Amino acid sequence: MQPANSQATEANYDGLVGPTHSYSGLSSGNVASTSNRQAVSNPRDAALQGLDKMLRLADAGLVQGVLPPHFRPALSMARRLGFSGSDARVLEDVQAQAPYLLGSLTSASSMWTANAATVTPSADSSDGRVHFTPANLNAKFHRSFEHLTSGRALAATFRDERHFAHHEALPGVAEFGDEGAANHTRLCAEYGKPGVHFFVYGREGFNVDSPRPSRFHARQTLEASQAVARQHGLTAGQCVFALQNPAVIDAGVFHNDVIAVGNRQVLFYHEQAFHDETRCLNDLKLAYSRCASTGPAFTPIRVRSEAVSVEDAVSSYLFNSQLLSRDDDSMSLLVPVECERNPRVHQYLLKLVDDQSQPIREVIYADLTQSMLNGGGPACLRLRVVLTPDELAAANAACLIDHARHRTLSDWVKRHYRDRLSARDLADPELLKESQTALDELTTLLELGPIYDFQR
Ligand code: SUG
Repeated sequence: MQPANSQATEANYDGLVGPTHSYSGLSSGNVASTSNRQAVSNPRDAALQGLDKMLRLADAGLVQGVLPPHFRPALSMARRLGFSGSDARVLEDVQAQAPYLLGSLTSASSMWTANAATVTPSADSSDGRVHFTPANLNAKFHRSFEHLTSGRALAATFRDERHFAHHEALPGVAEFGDEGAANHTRLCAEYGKPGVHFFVYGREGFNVDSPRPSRFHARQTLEASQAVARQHGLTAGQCVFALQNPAVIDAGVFHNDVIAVGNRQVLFYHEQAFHDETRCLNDLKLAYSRCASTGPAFTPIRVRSEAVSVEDAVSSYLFNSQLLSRDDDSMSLLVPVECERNPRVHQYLLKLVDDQSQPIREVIYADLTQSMLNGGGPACLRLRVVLTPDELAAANAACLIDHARHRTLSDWVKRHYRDRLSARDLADPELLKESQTALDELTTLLELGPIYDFQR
């Protein structure tokens, strides 16, 4: 599916859903998460749905990788919070003394790898390496301790220091709230050529008088995005920073990837996504024309509220889609099945593929219901990493999906995962043992080495 004229490819690294996938209502501002609190989950289906999406993209000729789940319950965090004794004892005491912590300590939220890190391809970084910064995710307690394991998993997947640079997460304070690639889009004429880095933030961390939503907390700050750009050696001319529309954050758009998605020259977005749409689009156009003097022109696809309301965008996750390049330079849009079930969104998509002024020719529907019920669509589940052939050859091959690895991982899921998990089960010491055994085996399957605390 990659354009023949480009050497570099865009690999998608999806998060494998962990054995403790559950609905604990942990993310205020995320409509699905709060509405499905206490629903019974099916970790096995969740993981298999994710693996099937991965195989579909691998079958379509894309480079598809997988990143491991984190070990949960997070006993090291429980111990840091003062619980002690054997693992079973820690769990028992958490349940007895601080049951409000259980959902957070058990959450499988690392599956949404769009939040794992921000990535800069070697074509853009100052030292010609691919740069990774794990996101501190400090807006939500249950996600605030993901960055350590995410950093280890990324370092075990992209090991070779000649090609890959790994940074520490930003300081875990509100001023530097960082949610990773969910608020970062790279636009370019070709993957291997220089690109524009489009960072969307929800508030300024240090200027408390700047606009911000009134109902929900804006997770990403301008200062965090600027710091990541600096770490990766990006210059001002390569970056556009834009404020998200505070009103849409209040309507449930907790990350920019719930209302916009970009790929190469295309930015597919809702007209209400940005605080100052005209300025944002002008800045992008200018920056794009500077970096891509040849090749396709910048192509914004603006979706009007009359066609799809913000409410429909949030409930269907139309924009939390994967915009994928095909060999003939056209694009496919992989959306969740919820888009087909919403008549207005479905109608819009039927018209979109007929519109010859833009390159999206095909819509692919994927069933990711288990993840969607926690507010995680197709785009949330993947981290995009642009890689040259040499970089791809240097990446951990055991983390790439083909039919054989899909089969191995699906079998692994079927052997270790439960098909039903309710709030009551989260403190079950057997679940802890099952997860530990499963993940220990997984690090061997994916040749990751000891990335979990219990292995160190
Ligand atoms: O951070 N949901 C995640 C969903 C992340 C989606 N990612 C992107 N948009 N890129 C979140 O809000 C819910 C967990 C729970 O309630 O059990 C949760 O963490």
